[in-house]
Amino acid sequence: MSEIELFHEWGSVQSFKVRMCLAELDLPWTSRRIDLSRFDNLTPAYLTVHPKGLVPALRWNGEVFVESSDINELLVDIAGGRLLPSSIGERARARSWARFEDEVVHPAIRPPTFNLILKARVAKIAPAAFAEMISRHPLPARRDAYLAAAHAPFDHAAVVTSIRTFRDVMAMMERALAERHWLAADSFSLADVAMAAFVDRLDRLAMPALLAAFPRTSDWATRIRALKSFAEAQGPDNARPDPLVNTAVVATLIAEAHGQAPTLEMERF
Ligand SMILES: N[C@@H](CCC(=O)N[C@@H](CS)C(=O)NCC(=O)O)C(=O)O
Repeated sequence: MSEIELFHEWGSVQSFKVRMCLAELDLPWTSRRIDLSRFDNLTPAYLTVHPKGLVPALRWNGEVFVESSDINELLVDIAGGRLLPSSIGERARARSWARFEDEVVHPAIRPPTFNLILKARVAKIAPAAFAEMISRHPLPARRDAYLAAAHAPFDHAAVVTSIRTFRDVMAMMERALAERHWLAADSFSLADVAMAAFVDRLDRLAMPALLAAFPRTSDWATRIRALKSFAEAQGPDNARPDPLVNTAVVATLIAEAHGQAPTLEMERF
């Protein structure tokens, strides 16, 4: 087997998914850390690896692969199909959960992560230096969002909306876990790897209490946290909650989100 090089950041949710997958599959890999707090993802050298300036990216057999879920599928193939359930329907379900994490969960994670953790880091960078660095971002939507949000006040409403989405996500997990032991099947699969990153982010954001209203999901999260691969995926950046998070503010935001109507249009999922 050729060497696997992973370009990743310890604090990145989508990188966590790939590290957990590597650990579950016992695949050896070389770490290439891309320090997002220094915007190493926007250096000319890294943009030759990932033209969108995002992590993770994985080099295998001399070729670079991007998109965390596609990378995990590649790793499963390298490892001979492990982490995909045996039936066709269950495999489709596992992929559906991975896509759900990409399309719904990860976007919902970004506002609380930005407001509760990253804003404090960005505040330490001089506005002109920040604007210069971020102007190199190849994705105009991200560049503009960073520029607009960096020195703006805490976006209370966006974080509350994310918390409501998290609750809707957990309701959906609860329904799945009423049918089977793990999310896609009775065996642990790629679906659980993808959603494990969600658990880790809840813990990092001081939001694990949200799970309490969902007993099956709570039990699933306890099983997930006990896995060796979960600790390996966290790596050295394993303080939970993140020391930058103001837990009193989070408690207020959770109370505010409590009782509000669902946010998700779930028809597709
Ligand atoms: N859909 C992509 C999303 C990748 C992504 O957005 N990664 C974040 C970290 S979790 C990132 O690189 N952020 C840096 C930026 O937005 O400039 C994937 O799943 O790989």
